[in-house]
Amino acid sequence: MSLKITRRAFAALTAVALAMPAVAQDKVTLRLSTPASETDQRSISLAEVFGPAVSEFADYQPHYNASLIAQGSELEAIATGDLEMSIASAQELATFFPEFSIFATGYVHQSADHQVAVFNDELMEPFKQKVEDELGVKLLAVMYLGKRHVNLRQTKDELTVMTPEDLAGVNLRMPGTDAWQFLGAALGANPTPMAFTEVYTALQTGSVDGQDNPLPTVVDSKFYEVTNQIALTAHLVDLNYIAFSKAVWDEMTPEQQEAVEAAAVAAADAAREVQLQKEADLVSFLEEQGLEIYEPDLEAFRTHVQEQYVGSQYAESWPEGVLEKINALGE
Ligand code: KDO
Repeated sequence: MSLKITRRAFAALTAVALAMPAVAQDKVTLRLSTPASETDQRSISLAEVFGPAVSEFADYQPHYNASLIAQGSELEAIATGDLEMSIASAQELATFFPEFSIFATGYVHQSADHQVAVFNDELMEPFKQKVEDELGVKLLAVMYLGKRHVNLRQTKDELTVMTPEDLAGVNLRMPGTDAWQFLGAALGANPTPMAFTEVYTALQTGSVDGQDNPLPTVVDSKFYEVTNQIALTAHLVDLNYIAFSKAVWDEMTPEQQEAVEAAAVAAADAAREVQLQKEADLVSFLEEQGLEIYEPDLEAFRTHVQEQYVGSQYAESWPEGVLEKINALGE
């Protein structure tokens, strides 16, 4: 009797297995969690370039708007095996490894190309190795988010931001980790920690005066609907790393590993091109929406921000000589 049931159960299971597409059975699931929207350029390029490039052996499953994992908890989720991929910031990595704050410091990276040169340089190797060894996360490629600017509810008549002193008392939403808060304070503002997904409502209700993000994000998340001006401070040429589970990586064949890395780099390259173009194009779109966009005294901002980092706990964590190497890779 029991043998009969077992046989029947086995037959039923076999039927189910045969009904599934043959390839799907062996595919590795790659869940990515990001606070970014589906229409953010990084999301688009990962879905259009990365996913298809690995589809023979992997099922890429992106989750947007922090719907799977809260912003800032993704690296921990990868480390504990609850997630396979994320679009990680240097600020998030700095919560585990303070020296990553060097890549999160205002006015250090100069351009999208500079980010790539730094990421591919041997100076980056000890950073990547540490994340891999101690967190179980591989950093596959560097994505360009764009130049972050100060975007406020106040009209320019109410508040013109020319120097850091003009931001005194301004409640500026910054993402929730210490390195981000430090940057907000270094700009001269009063930083308020808040998850990305809450920013639109906070701007709408006036619980913050403003936020900082690149122009494509201001447009994609419709922050322009609830703000009136952008001071082009360009205080951070912002990046994200495509972060990948080392445990999943170790289960892959060398060919699959090569394909995953190449796909990540190709997605990042594609996203960078479009994002740069968007940054160039979106000023006129935002002006048409009624925003006042202008350049403040950049020298005043650069000097002030750099002065705040000198002698800070962050600067003390930077390995000897790395800042000089980063600077040498710039223009
Ligand atoms: C943000 O929270 O302001 C930020 O721009 C920080 C980035 O590191 C990145 O995480 C980004 O949000 C999200 O991907 C949403 O675009």
